[in-house]
Amino acid sequence: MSTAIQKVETPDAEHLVRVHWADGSESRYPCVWLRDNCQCPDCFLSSAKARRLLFEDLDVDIVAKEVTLTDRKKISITWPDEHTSEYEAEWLKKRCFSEAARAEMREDLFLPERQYWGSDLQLPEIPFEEIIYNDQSAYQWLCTLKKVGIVLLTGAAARQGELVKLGHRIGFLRLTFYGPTWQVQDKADANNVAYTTGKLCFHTDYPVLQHPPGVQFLHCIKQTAAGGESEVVDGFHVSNKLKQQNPQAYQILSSTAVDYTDVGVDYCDFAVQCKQRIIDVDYRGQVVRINYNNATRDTVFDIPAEKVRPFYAALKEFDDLLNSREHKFTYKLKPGDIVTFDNWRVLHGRQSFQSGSEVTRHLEGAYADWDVVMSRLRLLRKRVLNRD
Ligand code: OGA
Ligand code: NM2
Ligand code: ZN
Ligand code: ZN
Repeated sequence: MSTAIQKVETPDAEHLVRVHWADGSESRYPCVWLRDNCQCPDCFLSSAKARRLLFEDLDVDIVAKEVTLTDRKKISITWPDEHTSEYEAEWLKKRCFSEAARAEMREDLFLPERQYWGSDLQLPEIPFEEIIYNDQSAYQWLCTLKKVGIVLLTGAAARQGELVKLGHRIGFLRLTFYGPTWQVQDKADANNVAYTTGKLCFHTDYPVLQHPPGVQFLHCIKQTAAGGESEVVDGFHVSNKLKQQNPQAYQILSSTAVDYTDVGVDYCDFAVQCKQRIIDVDYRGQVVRINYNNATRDTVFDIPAEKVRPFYAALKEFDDLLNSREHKFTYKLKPGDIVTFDNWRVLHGRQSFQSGSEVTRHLEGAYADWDVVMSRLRLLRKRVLNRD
């Protein structure tokens, strides 16, 4: 390890501590940050791995009074009030403020890497049993889910209850107004278009919720002979394509707040309303979430009349791209298959099928939040790679 410290200094004119590493590189740590992150038992509750220090007790103009180096692997700082803090070399190295070190930490914590795909998707498959019993496989599952956005789990039992097991494997499922898990089948007086035999065009689930479910699971229990095929498309990839091909349409979809509505009874009665941009971007202009379900898009549309036609034209461009042969991937679920996908990124749809007196097609569905899934991924990684 090159985490040995050569020299440490705190130049008079700077509110900084400079750490010179054995490999010749240098890191700078602002004094206020060092004081804020003192790891002593008074300042830090190690059982909770959380800061005890109150912000009101932090002097934001603080400078170190004295800095010393011990064994090339630990620095000690004495503050003006004689409080002392110690920092390990490795701990400091990870928290270096350089662009490169921060990028590395960001990747480690959030796994932002994306692999875009189109009709050429090689749908990743893992046996359901394996991800339940094998940590390595479960880790692979979640990494692929994050990177590619979709993974098919195979060989589950063709009965209800497998998604509850999957929920326990990650932590817990996301409860919504449609229940802890929900049954996608043709229902009389359906409270959602998903519960009919009709075609579902490309959509993300539940844009009517302020925080739509990040991950969706659909477990095939029964599949109809004719029709009922599934379709998926990479919404991030297509959004980027739209931005290139039609910046105007992209600009409209990434700025217009669309009204969504969902009123009815299921797990309990509900009257949900929300405004969402169909292409949701972060402060850097990166697409972070698609919020699009044509069925729950409200009749109420809170924009000026003259902006309505341009909005429809923009949505048409996006919808055409989603449905283009080049972008969409079609497959058919078999009983025992569980498709798991990023509901913030992947739009999904299904072909219509014949209605009848008997139920010919039955999927059980459930949601999870990305916070829960990423938490499990980090814990599995720690165990599988045997890291700190
Ligand atoms: C849904 C849905 C897909 C299917 O229930 O929201 O998209 O194949 N179902 O029935
Ligand atoms: N279901 C499948 O946005 C939506 O209404 C998606 C949700 C009914 C739980 C469908
Ligand atoms: Zn302290
Ligand atoms: Zn859906």
